[in-house]
Amino acid sequence: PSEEARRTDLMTITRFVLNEQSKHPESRGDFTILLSHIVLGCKFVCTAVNKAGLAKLIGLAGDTNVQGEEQKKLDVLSNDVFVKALISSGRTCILVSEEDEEATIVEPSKRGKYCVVFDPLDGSSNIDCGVSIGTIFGIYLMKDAHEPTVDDVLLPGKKMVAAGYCMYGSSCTFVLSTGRGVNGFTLDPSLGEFILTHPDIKIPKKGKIYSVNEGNAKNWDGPTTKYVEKCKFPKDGSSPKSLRYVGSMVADVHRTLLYGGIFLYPADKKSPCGKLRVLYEVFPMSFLMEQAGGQAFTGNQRALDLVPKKLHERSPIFLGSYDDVEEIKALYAAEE
Ligand code: AHM
Ligand code: MG
Repeated sequence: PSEEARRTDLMTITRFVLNEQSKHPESRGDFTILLSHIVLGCKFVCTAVNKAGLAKLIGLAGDTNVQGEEQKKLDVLSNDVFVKALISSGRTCILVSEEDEEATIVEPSKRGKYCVVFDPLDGSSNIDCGVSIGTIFGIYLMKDAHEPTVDDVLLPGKKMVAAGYCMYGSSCTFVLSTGRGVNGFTLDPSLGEFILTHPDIKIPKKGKIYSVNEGNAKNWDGPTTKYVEKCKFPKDGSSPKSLRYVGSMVADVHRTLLYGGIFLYPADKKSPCGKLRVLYEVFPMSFLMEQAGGQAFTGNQRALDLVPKKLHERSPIFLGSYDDVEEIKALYAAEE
């Protein structure tokens, strides 16, 4: 569409998803309703993050403010908002949050068919210094009406019906896939609406950036060590890659999606399963990468094929541009 059309014919996220769903005659709008509750949660967190410094919301869990009210830490507050928004959508049956040890089984009168796994506010080490943080989510569909159990979410990532994240950065960006490509929306604060700004995102086939916590290098395994060495000292005459590492998965993955390259959180001697959680960090980001034409690999298989055994299970992850992930796959294959 022309510049003029884009400016006057606003494609909000709700309109976009309604359009997509209308292609499915069996659709009754349940997904659109669920998504609008997730979006509401993100808008709330965005506002809270933006005024965190002012409102002294930060780092005050268990503390009291001048009115003598208890103040909640931003991640605890975000979790409460998402859990309530998701339950009140009437479209969920089971919720898994990074903040809660146990899954939340929604009470029968409020149940719907979707299972939502999420990290309400990821990037905890960046909260107190105002660096980008985000919310990550993945959605499964319960096929038939039965009493929900954790088995309904202990499924491989390829079974997700949708995944996305919201980044609270210099702008607030919502990235979504419902299994037909990836689209990005930016919050227009004056409208309070997410507007389609990045239609049909495709990750570059190869990138010039690698993203990893190199401080863990002494504990890495052979393939990871070799790969990062290759990024810095390429032997094929190509230029070295640049290193970018925010330490917020949403920001590091968002940059990787738009600019290309690779994001790694490998296993190391201290964390043999890596750090990132399968259900609500590894799977949603891997789903988005594949939908954008990239790849996601665990060090021994396609990430979306992994079958988690526990709610908060971790896995090493290498994701990003197709060709860059091919290289790390080759190094692991050579190891065997
Ligand atoms: P968190 O869930 O405690 O916020 O940890 C997850 C974050 C990710 O956003 C990021 O990719 C990673 O931890 C960074 O870890 P490290 O500080 O070890 O590099
Ligand atoms: Mg997290």
